[in-house]
Order: sequence, then C-alpha cells, then structure tokens
Amino acid sequence: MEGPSGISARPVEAVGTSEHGSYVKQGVYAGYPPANFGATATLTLTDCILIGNFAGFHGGGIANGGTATLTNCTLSGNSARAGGGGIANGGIDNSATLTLRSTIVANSPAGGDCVMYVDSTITDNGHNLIEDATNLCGLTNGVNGNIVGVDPLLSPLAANGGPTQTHALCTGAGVPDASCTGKSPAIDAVPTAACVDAQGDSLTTDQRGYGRPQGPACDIGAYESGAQPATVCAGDCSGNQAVDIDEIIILVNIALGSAAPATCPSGIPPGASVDVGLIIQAVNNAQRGCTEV
Ligand SMILES: [Ca+2]
Ligand SMILES: [Ca+2]
Repeated sequence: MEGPSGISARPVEAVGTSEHGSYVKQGVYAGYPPANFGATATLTLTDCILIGNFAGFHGGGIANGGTATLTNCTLSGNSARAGGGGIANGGIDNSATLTLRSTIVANSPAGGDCVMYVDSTITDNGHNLIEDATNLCGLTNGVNGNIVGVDPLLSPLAANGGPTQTHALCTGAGVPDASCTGKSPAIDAVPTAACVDAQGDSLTTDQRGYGRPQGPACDIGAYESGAQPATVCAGDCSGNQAVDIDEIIILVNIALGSAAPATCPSGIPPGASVDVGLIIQAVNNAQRGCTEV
C-alpha cells in the first residue's frame, strides 16, 4: 500500500462529504495513484479527528488533490514517507486548495505536519495550531490567530464521552492525564465570533456532540474542554453511560480535595458539587445503570 490510509480527497471516497464528528484511523483508502484524482474532488470535515494514519507516499492524514475544507479538526500521529504526514496539499497531479479553520495538526512522526506542493493554495481562516514550525502550510505564528511551533498538549486517546474516542485537551499538569505537562494552548483560542462551520454558521457542538463554547471562547480542534453531555449521568466520568468502581474512587478523591473536578470531565452535573449526595447517586448509577442524573 503506497497511498494514504487516512483520507484521499478524490471522487470515489469523498465527493461532497461532510462528516461531523468522524473518527478516521487506518481508514479510507482505495489505491494510489487514483486515475480519476481530479480537481473537482471535495472533502469537508468538521469536528473530526484523523489519528495514526500512514501513507507510503504523500499525505498520511489527508492527501488533497482537490478542495479540502477542515474546520475544528484534530490531526495527530499521522505519517507519510514522502512528505505531508498530517496533510499533503497538492503534489499529486492536480491543483489543490486547502482551507483550514480552528484545526490542530500535530505529532506527525514522519513527513511533517502540513506540506504544500506546486499548484496548491491555502485559505487560512485562522485560529489553527500547527506544531511543526517547518512544515506548516504557509501559516505564520500570531497571524489570523494561528499558533505555530507549539505543542497542543493533547491527552492520549480515550473514551471521553460521545460515540468515538477523543483527544481531550490537557487542562493543567497531570490533568486529565498524567502525561499532561500544562494547559493546552488550544483552549479558548477561538473567539466566539470566529467559532463557525464551513458555511459560516455558529459551531455549537464538539466531536462528541457536546456544547460549544465552554468558558469564554471555543477551543481549537475537535474537542471542547469542559463540555458536558446534555444529560449528565452522575459519576460517569468517562461519559460511556456507565459508572464503575474507579469512577467512584475518583469522586471520593475529588470530595476529599485530593483530585481536581476536571479528573471527572463527564460525570459532574453542571453546578453540582462533589459531596456525599453525589457519590451516593453515582453508587446507585453503578448498581442500576444511569438512572440518577
Ligand atoms: Ca473553550
Ligand atoms: Ca464511565
């Protein structure tokens, strides 16, 4: 396999596709080089993550030979042997147009985060975070709210609620994961007026379907830190609609002051304090299923 294992923006896979909340891992691939790879191919992704894909040639996460529009996506851990680990814009045969808004591209083991080839253009709609200060698709740190050359501080893929795994944003050292070294620069980096989808309408949910914005502004990427499901199952810190003993222990530690509330991102109802009453609710939910919300 020499082509992208992520998404190849060509007609067969991706004409007019608009996937909200997609999760692409070792995903869509149907041969390379595609004979009909054309400049009419379009790919529109919103609130999506592309994780751990690999291309033997260009474009591990996305190989764009048409028109690709990414809004609040998170690309991490994607590789390409020839270049464009996260995204290859052009370099395939056709002219290519890439539009990035509020998107994270980071942690590309090979090929760089985002590489432009001949006959490719980028529309920078701002507030993107590209970790790679060399392969950055022409973005400039500090221009249009872009953040370049900075680690987004993603916590590992985990079940944080919603239908797929997500990369939560680190909110502080050790929170929500021991690997976190501080607060992610992606948090609250998108002013609410700029927090819109590809059609210019307000983007009101994250990858999990939880509400945006939280706090004073939207976060860059697919995950909105601090967002809660519309109905909170008390004690269900992971958001998988079940409460287990580890989650009870997390709540006890929060109640005792030895853990931060952020260690239970999905299991504390808005405005609720973690006290004996909430812990009893959580125990009931562990025994009976999520009935106490
Ligand atoms: Ca926010
Ligand atoms: Ca749970």
